[in-house]
Amino acid sequence: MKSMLSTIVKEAFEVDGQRFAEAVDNVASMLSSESGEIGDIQILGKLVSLEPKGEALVIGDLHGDLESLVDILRESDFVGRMSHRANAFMIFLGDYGDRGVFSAEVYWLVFRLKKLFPRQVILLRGNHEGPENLLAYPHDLPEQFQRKFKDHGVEAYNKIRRLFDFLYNAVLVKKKCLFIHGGLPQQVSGIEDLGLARESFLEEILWSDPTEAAATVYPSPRGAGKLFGKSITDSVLKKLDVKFLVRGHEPCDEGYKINHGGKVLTLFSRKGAPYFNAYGAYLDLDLSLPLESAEDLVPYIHKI
Ligand SMILES: [Mn+2]
Repeated sequence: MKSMLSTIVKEAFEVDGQRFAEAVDNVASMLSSESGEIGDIQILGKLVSLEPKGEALVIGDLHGDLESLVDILRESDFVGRMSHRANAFMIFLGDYGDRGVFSAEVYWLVFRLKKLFPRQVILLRGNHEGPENLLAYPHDLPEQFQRKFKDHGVEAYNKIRRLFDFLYNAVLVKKKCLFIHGGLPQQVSGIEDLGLARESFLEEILWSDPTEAAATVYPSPRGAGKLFGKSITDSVLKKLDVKFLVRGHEPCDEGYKINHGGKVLTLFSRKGAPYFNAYGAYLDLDLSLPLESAEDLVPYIHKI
């Protein structure tokens, strides 16, 4: 398994723009054809529902940090575990590119994993994979592709922008937890709203952050999404019939943080500039455990 990973990483540095663009198309068509029941996974629009069984490796924002991604895959041996266990799921919380210089290489590795384990690798959408009117700034990806792929840079970028629309909004582990990139949409009435998320919901899903400073909602200093307080978390999680939320989006010095009395875990897997967090973190979790709170996840958080 180690050599498979080394091969893919080597490819990531050597791949040309044409081959990269083909891989993007390939993953986009895989994602667009996923629907209904795939084994015991259910796909409802942009929502993936999992039974509370098996295991999950959860990776937070990477932002072009290939080294952290490779470290996580080596340390967890999760690629090997996916090849032996049908219910081993790798969940990415979004924000794969921008900021770090190895965005294309991170995408290549993620796409190869998706191709190898189509049912088990689940790709969420971050605000750096947002729609045209909600895209994060600065967005370095076009320049990075131009530099790496030269004449094929624009084509590769245009194709990956189309792929962003096929990424998932949320993963639900029934009666247990919800995974999304940013925050909870305050007006959500049930899980259908996450799958069929309208634009207003999508903005909160991709952009919002938890706050301890207000009970309800507050305008976000990011200029998109909201700051949501504990009462929003309590009511939305209740409507979705889950105990806690796992999300990325915010750098944390220890690689993770817990908000809202154990109802919200933030994971951030990237290290280095421009955030300078001391650690990145990921989650390696048995989904059948009787978890009541994000505090119960602490033993399964690995710092890198
Ligand atoms: Mn983000």
